[in-house]
Amino acid sequence: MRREEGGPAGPLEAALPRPNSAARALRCGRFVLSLDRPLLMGVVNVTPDSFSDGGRLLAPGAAVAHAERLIEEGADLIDIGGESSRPGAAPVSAERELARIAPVLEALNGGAVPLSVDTVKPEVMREAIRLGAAMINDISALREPGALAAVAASDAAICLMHMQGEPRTMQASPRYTDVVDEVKRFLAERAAAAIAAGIARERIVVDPGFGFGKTVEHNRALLRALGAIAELGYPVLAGLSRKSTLGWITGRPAGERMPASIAAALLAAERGARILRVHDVAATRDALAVWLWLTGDGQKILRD
Ligand code: HH2
Repeated sequence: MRREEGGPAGPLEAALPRPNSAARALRCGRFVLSLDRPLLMGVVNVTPDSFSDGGRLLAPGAAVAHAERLIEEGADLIDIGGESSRPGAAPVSAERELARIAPVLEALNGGAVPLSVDTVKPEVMREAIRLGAAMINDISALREPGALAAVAASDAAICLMHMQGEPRTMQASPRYTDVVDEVKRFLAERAAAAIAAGIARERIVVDPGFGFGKTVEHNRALLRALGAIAELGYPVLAGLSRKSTLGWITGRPAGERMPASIAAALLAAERGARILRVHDVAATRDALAVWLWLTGDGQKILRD
């Protein structure tokens, strides 16, 4: 068990940020991912109804081919989803969700890149981990009964995301007194709960959940203050790719939001995001390479 300097730490203490110790690596199943530069998480939605790519990858072969393409393009992780979380999306049973993602996991498991599964259901988490998932990406931050235990029993990483309400109704009337403070407190509490359940802090990622029970103005406040979320000491994941806030800003439909998505990804990286969840890996990779060249030591950092 990990001990803090100065004696044993309780779960709440263990969840507190460590001064000057931004996370440098993420433990993720059999992988240890360096966080020295922002990582690219490529999105593969095996759903009929995802907001920007629904229906395109419902056949397992198409989803696998798309994931392989994203890896070629430079994805550091692949996030596989079998249930859409867009506002108003209909819920899906665990059986159906698993039937969508299992063949994709089976085909991709054993590769060079960790596989993440985007799910809120403990039974899907357990089976996904059994099939090789190295990360669980939970938009409800392990609040379903049994979800904490499902991840704790594994060596998978966990992304804890903030959402106000639930996907069906979350955009009806999001309300906060201080969105940044409330999201930050929620993420600290969920990280403490995860640690108390036995999940090592080196396996934890936090995410403010852009667009999940948030207005354009809430998203703006969170992006501006992403550094405050990073102060929690966990790597921050930012998912802004193609989201409706970018549609509001640019007036463009989901399929035409790539330039805006790249700008948002770089602004998130600039403010401390360490994982960028994106649909367009190749284009974001190039933009990130320029940003890294400027902000780093002038060397090429991304692999060819
Ligand atoms: N956004 C979406 C889904 N999962 N997970 C995290 N951690 N952060 C996010 O911002 C996030 C997420 C929504 O995007 P997408 O997967 O493209 O659409 P859909 O939920 O309709 O499948």
